[in-house]
Amino acid sequence: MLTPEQHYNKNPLHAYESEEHYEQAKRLATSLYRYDQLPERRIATIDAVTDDDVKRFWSEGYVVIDRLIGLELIEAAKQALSDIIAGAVQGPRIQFVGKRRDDWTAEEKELSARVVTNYVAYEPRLQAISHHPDIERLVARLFGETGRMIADQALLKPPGGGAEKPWHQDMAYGNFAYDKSVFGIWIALDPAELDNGCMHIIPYSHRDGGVPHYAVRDWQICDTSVRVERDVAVPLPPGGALLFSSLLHHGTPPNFTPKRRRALQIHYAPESAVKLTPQEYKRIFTNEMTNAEC
Ligand SMILES: O=C(O)CCC(=O)C(=O)O
Repeated sequence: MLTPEQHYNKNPLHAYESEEHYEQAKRLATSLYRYDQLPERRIATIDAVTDDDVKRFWSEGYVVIDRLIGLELIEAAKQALSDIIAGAVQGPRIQFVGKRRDDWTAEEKELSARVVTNYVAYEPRLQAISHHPDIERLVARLFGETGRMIADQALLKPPGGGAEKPWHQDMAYGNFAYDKSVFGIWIALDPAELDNGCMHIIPYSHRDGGVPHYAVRDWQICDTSVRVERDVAVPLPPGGALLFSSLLHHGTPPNFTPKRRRALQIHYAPESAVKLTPQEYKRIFTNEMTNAEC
């Protein structure tokens, strides 16, 4: 069995196409992210969420819960993702890091998976998290009305190959664009740390509303508009979660370490929310109005 460390050591460029891409990734990790500001408040468990936390969520755009789910659900989720990547469960979509190779071993294939989408419909072990009664209750409490799941992804920043996810707002992606605030719950399955690509957020940035996104390294906020000085890094233990407005500016630096960094990201909308029209979406999240270039 190839360990994450062995996989890491076999890939000196860490799945980057060239030395130049690798150096660029290193530059971005230091210039667009800071690592010395952490959340001021962390909630211990889902049962400990107070009414003040609910207010803080809407005011600051996020809250952090150190233990949203327990060990059993975490282990079941990791096994479910492995089974999906191995092909034992058909249906979800899988994106890989680098070029797909026919001679991949099962371990190499698993360690090269970057994103798994749409698993809840096929995997009861993952549905047990997205539709967990405690989580659904918390979602309804935050919205002040029943919520519904609108998207499910697993973001697997593999050892040494997990590229940056540039700063963005989730609502700038069409499937999250609703007329009311929607939010995501990002749940760590491995320790998400400062050096393996934990989440970074700009508190309060959701209050600015939608901002134009550009196709640069991804569909993203222009690098020169990122308020790096306000970046708060959000390390999490396995089972810990970041709940964040889908208008909050956030991103993750690359994972240059031999450690895995798997996470589930589940989005919810209020029951009464409707999708933005394509015209509204374009007006808010592209440079149609401003014509400003990036
Ligand atoms: O987990 C990551 O690396 C990035 C998650 C994220 O912000 C997203 O996919 O919208």
